[in-house]
Amino acid sequence: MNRTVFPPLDLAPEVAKALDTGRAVVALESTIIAHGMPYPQNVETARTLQEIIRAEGAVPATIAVMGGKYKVGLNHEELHALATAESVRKLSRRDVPLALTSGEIGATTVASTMIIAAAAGIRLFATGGIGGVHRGAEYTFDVSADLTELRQTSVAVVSAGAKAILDLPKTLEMLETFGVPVLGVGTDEFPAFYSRTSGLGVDARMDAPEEIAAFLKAKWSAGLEGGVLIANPVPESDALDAGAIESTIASAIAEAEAAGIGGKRLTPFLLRRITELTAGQSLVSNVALVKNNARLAARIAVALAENS
Ligand code: PSU
Ligand code: MN
Repeated sequence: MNRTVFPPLDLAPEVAKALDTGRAVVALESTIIAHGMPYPQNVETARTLQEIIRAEGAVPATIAVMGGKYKVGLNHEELHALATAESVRKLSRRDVPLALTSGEIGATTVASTMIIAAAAGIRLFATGGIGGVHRGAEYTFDVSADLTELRQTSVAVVSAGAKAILDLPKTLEMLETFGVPVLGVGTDEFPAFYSRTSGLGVDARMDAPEEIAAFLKAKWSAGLEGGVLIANPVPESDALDAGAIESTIASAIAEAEAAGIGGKRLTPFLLRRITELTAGQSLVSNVALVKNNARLAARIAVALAENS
């Protein structure tokens, strides 16, 4: 166990016990709950994710900042508070100290969930889709801090590729520059969140959780710090047609531009508009892919725990 003694760490008893006894633990983020999905689907999904992880023999640890602490493992009441609070700050790396000092509830993105997971000694993390290079980044410079976190923090992130609202080729280029391996699970193609294909490749295809666990172990024990992106395509039955969703995304982006929405508000705005424009279809797909990612992350975490 190499959990660091970290003053602002508040571990749920179940999570602390699992980490101390070398059991598999999977981290979950909270921005997806507070900003990525509407109520009540957000809280229902959050609870289902925890159940899926338990069913695979791992312990779920939903992460947030609460009461000036890194909160690792949220119970039902805490999830509910997060899902229904009036205003919850979306915390990327730079916002974390602000939430620690103010004591407010903060929702962690992929970046800040990785930071807190690593501080707790958790190696696997399941989300929907990571943030990346936004379309038009050559003008706006809007690149998610999720990418710079993947560069430096040793946590494996299971994701359905990167959100289709992004510029996927540029996102993959940056991951390459940052030395972040991208593994395709059951596919040679980098998945595009709502759809299974993008026409872009991955570094390696790995289908078995044991194989992925061995890869992670080899990377980190060789002193190669930093994250790994495990790209798990949305299940076939819940995938959306890539062409149809593309035109919806384009109109949502045009609306954001016209309304002057940028910065940290952009991703939540686009996800909400796409849900509205698809009459909830994109949300169904989003929920399905996150569940699928939680299951895979738990299987990899179990394989990693058995292997160490
Ligand atoms: N994946 C989803 N829904 C989300 C997000 C990811 O299915 O809401 C969130 C994650 O928390 C991710 C964040 O880290 O969007 C990226 O925001 P930005 O582009 O501002 O870095
Ligand atoms: Mn951004």
